[in-house]
Amino acid sequence: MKFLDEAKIFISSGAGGDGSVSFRREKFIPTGGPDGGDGGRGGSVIFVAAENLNTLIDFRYQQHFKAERGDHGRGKVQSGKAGADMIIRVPVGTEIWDEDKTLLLADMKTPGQEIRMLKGGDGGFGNTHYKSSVNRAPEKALPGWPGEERWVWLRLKLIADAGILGLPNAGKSTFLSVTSAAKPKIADYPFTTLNPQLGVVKIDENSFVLADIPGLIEDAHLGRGLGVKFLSHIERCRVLLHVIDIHSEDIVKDYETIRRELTEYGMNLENKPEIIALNKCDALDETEQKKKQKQLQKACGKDVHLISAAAKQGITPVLRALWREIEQNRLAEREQEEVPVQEEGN
Ligand SMILES: Nc1nc2c(ncn2[C@@H]2O[C@H](COP(=O)(O)OP(=O)(O)OP(=O)(O)O)[C@@H](O)[C@H]2O)c(=O)[nH]1
Ligand SMILES: [Mg+2]
Repeated sequence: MKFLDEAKIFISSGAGGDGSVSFRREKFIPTGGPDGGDGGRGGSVIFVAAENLNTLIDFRYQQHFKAERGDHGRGKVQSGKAGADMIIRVPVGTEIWDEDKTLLLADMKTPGQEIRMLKGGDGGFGNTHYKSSVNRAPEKALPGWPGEERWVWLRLKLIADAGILGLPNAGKSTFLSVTSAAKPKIADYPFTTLNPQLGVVKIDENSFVLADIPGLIEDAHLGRGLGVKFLSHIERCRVLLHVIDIHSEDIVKDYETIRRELTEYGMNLENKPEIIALNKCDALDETEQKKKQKQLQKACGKDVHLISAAAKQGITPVLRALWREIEQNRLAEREQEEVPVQEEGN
């Protein structure tokens, strides 16, 4: 499933430092020549495509990116220090558009790719440059050149890393709503979600894309309910989050119903890593929760998380578990992509 992440940011390169007007002042040399140094160059704004970033979520928190200005020149022909560049790391695949979104300025396709988007201003000349046979004591120096500034749009096509599965009304959309900025429709009846929804989830220092799809029911693969057509949206997910309502009459049956639909669907969905969560724990006492947890763990042979999406309880461990799978899957994928080096003579 494709989804566009966007962020508008303001970037500015540094101005150059001013050139200096200065004269040598030494004992026994009352009228020394000019010795004003040049201003330092301003820092540039440089975009770098970074492999370990996945979303533009950090740009919602920081929108202004300024490179440093160059230092001014000083006496004794000392040039000003150059301003530091502003390096902006963006996920691989990010497109950089102008403010009106009409002109593509850069396409950050390959890991490590660098683009100098704004150049820093040059430093101004100090008065040493203006010495001549007719003017031995020039009072002239140039100011530094200004930097550049502009707004740009960052755009990134996202693909869901994790998909939420479960029977209708299990609380899938509620989970998406409390873990991301997405605002899916939530209601106390089945088939509230009619179309897949995506959100960007931030956990610790990482972020990933989570997809919420309409609930599945028994025989969905035969077209019952909304059917399995939405499963195609999670074929490329790296991990599944299986949400089950703890108040259901038979949680094991609920779990198995969804597992069966996954297997029937094919496309290897049933072999994807799965994180399992019993939801709506807020309305149940702890002994009951533990009992249900044990029961389901025994049936599925995996860890089961106890959560309340609505009350935001137990959410962080689930997100961390999802992230661990996503990260592992990415690493494995990268290793596969690495082309083996052919040894000479083979
Ligand atoms: N008590 C309680 N209610 C919850 C919790 N999470 C969700 N609900 C309620 O359960 C109902 C269904 O929630 P949704 O998030 O719409 O469920 P869904 O799985 O997305 O449903 P479909 O889109 O129909 O498949 C809503 O009334 C929610 O308020 C929870 O942790 N505790
Ligand atoms: Mg829903």
